Amino acid sequence: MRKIGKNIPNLPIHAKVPTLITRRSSKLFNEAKKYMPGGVNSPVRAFKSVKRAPLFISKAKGQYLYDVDGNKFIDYIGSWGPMILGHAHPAVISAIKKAAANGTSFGAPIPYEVEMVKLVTKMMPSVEVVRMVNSGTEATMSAVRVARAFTNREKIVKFAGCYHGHFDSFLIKAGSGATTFGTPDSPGVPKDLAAKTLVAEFNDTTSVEKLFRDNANEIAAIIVEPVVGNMGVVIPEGDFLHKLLEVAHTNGTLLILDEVMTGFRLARGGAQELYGIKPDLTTFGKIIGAGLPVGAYGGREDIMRMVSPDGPVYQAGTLSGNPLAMAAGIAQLKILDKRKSLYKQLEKTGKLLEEGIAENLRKLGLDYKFNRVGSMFTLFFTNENVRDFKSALTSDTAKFAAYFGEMLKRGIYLPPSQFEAAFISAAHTERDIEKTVAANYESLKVLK
Ligand code: HOZ
Repeated sequence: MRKIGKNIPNLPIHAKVPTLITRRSSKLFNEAKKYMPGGVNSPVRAFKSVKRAPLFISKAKGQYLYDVDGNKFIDYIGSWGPMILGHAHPAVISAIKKAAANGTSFGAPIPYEVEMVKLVTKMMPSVEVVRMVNSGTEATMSAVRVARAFTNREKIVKFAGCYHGHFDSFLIKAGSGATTFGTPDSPGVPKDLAAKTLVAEFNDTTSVEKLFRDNANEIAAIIVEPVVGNMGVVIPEGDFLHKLLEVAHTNGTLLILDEVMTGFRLARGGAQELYGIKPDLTTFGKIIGAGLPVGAYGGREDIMRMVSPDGPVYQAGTLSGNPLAMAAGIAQLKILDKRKSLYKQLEKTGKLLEEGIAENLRKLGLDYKFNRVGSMFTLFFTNENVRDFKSALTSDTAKFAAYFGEMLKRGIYLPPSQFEAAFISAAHTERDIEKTVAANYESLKVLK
């Protein structure tokens, strides 16, 4: 693969920056705002922090998104992670069609569920027993309930800037949309419950050890995103994750890896395979449903047998194990399981992008930080190394907002927040990366 970046100013594709026509999107957004908070069903997608109206998407195929005004974009959100094979992958679409023809929900056991859990436990060996749910939030809140019951303790440790969905216990120094909108501690969370969530600093084991000293025999679980995606991408340093496991087990505490973003994305066996770590429980979402609403939690058999009806911990759901979601997820996971070259390809594409952007920054004399693990990345608008929440917050979010707009004009659709990860899919080509690197150069140049 050739190196990108050397001749970028001469690339013809950005000689003229087209004006983005968004008339239809704007009309829809004005209507939407009358009926939905912020006009959306999930805050970050309102584009508020990048100071413009969101685009309404009409279709997606492979690495491309098309909006209702006919604009085409190279997509680096990928529905916030699940579209690892690209949008509307033929195997996934045909599996959904086949399942739908037989009915969309039964609220009863189906063969697909058995196939799904066998695949998950095979690809991620720390997961011996698994329960399917409908979202990542459901997965993390249920995993914490099980951990509390198993240890007979109530407190949990999370990390500043990590986001584990919108359950009350996690909206304390939460990343993602909570940080994007300046509400890392949400009103509406009961104080008594918030007091049970202890907050440590990512990549800082001493902050974890201190919490354990101050709360001896009270901590049920440590929950962590092994590679953080929700303050932008933040990478675990050295033996940080192993140290967490050691501290947890020394204190009779469980380690929950939140692999909602990283599971089946950073490696066939997720971040736990990449970093060689065996957690007690793992939570999933996103990829496991190939874009349909799915989550799951699972882990050690002795812990998971606490879940009803094997055990006393109650958790249920009419749509859990839904046939369409199972069929889609199975189709995608089967490809991830079999296509050995896929993760190498994603790494190669990610590296190409990283090198191109590094070259741009060098040429423009900028010292912004680019964090990447495999197919997840973030360009932080700060000169500080981003290794925790504090350093992530040094980013110039106004500059990021302007950069986002410049990239959008040039046909590149990035997450509309400094505090979100961007995702590469197997459908992204070398040419897409060339265009992205060229757009990055031009956008950064305009902002200088
Ligand atoms: N904050 C979510 C991702 N970390 C955004 C989800 C969405 O808006 O769809």
